[in-house]
Amino acid sequence: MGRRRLQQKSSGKPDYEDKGVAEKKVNRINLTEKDYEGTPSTLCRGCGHDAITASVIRAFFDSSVDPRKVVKLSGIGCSSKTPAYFLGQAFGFNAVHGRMSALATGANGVNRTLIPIGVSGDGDTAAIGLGNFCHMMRRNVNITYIVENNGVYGLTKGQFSATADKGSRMKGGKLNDMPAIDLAELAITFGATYVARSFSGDRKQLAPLIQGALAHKGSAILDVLSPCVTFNNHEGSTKSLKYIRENLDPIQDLDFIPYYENIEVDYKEGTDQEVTLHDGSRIVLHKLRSDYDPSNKMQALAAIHAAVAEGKFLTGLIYYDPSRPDFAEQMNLCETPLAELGQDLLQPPAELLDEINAELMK
Ligand SMILES: Cc1ncc(C[n+]2csc(CCOP(=O)(O)OP(=O)(O)O)c2C)c(N)n1
Ligand code: SF4
Ligand SMILES: [Mg+2]
Repeated sequence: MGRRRLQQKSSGKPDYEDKGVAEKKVNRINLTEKDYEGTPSTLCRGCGHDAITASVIRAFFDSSVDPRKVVKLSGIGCSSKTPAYFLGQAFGFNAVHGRMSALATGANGVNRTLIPIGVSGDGDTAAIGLGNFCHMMRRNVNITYIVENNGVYGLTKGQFSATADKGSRMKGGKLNDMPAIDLAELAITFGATYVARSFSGDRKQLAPLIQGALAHKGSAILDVLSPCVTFNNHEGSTKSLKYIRENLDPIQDLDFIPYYENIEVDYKEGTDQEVTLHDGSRIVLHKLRSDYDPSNKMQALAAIHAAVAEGKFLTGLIYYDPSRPDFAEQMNLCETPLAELGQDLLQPPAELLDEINAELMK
């Protein structure tokens, strides 16, 4: 098979030099990568969000996920428009501004069989949606939650968001003197169990991180730096393409091995680490820092702080805790989707209600 080279184009879809190969290559469930696309993107040409869409498509294709078993969630913003651009055959629900986390909590409650993926923005998540976001992670609601982080409200023409770095300048020159909310730090603190950071332009790192998040059961938060080329790509911005590229600080190179592939990995003693996910898939971490262990919460928080102090963006799998049960397990929620329960179970007989009421009166 010929070597495939990917280029990003404004449609958000991967553009193959050898289109024939890509269109014919099928995954384990007999779908091509094209089957994971959605409608054409309406975002600005070169927007980082479109590059993330391409990684999402790649991750679902590579993991052979059935798109009809997926539910796509979002809020409001350019970022929140992106679920329309991937997995056209999946279910979807576009919430009001900042309410994607509440929606994810509800979706987990009524149907545990669907695979939830949410795409939100830094405004949607870290400002109007912050309270809901914190409680969703505290409950360890099962979701792959991608924040397309550009440091601005792109859809409303580039105001600073709560993730804009102190000292960063707006396109018109205005200085931000507020400290930034670091979403990875926040996620670790509030109980998320899979926390990663990446860059929209690094598909090699981002796609396996998304695959890992899909295989994880619990709140998987991916803070993805995603330059807004229209309102936040100038000199003086710390979320411009140039600044981000110059200040990435990756902690690992990653390989994802799905549960259905029985691949032996050659380890480099001391620098490679394998993480087994809930569905049996594995992530192999080729450590760029030999002493970094993503299961160590205090080390993860300290590493984020150290990177921020140097104006760097720590990327990779920053924190992982497979031990906490997810929200549905904690609540002992029913395995069958509520919509599929029969009338006999949804409407208990009068005698049973009397029994329940009597129990409550004790
Ligand atoms: C309740 C409410 N308040 C304000 C708005 C206006 N509004 C729309 S999108 C948005 C911010 C979007 O920023 P972000 O989530 O970072 O997404 P981006 O466009 O940058 O991808 C705002 C404030 C709204 N739609 N609804
Ligand atoms: S305004 Fe910014 S975030 Fe929105 S589509 Fe354009 S480049 Fe992307
Ligand atoms: Mg934004």
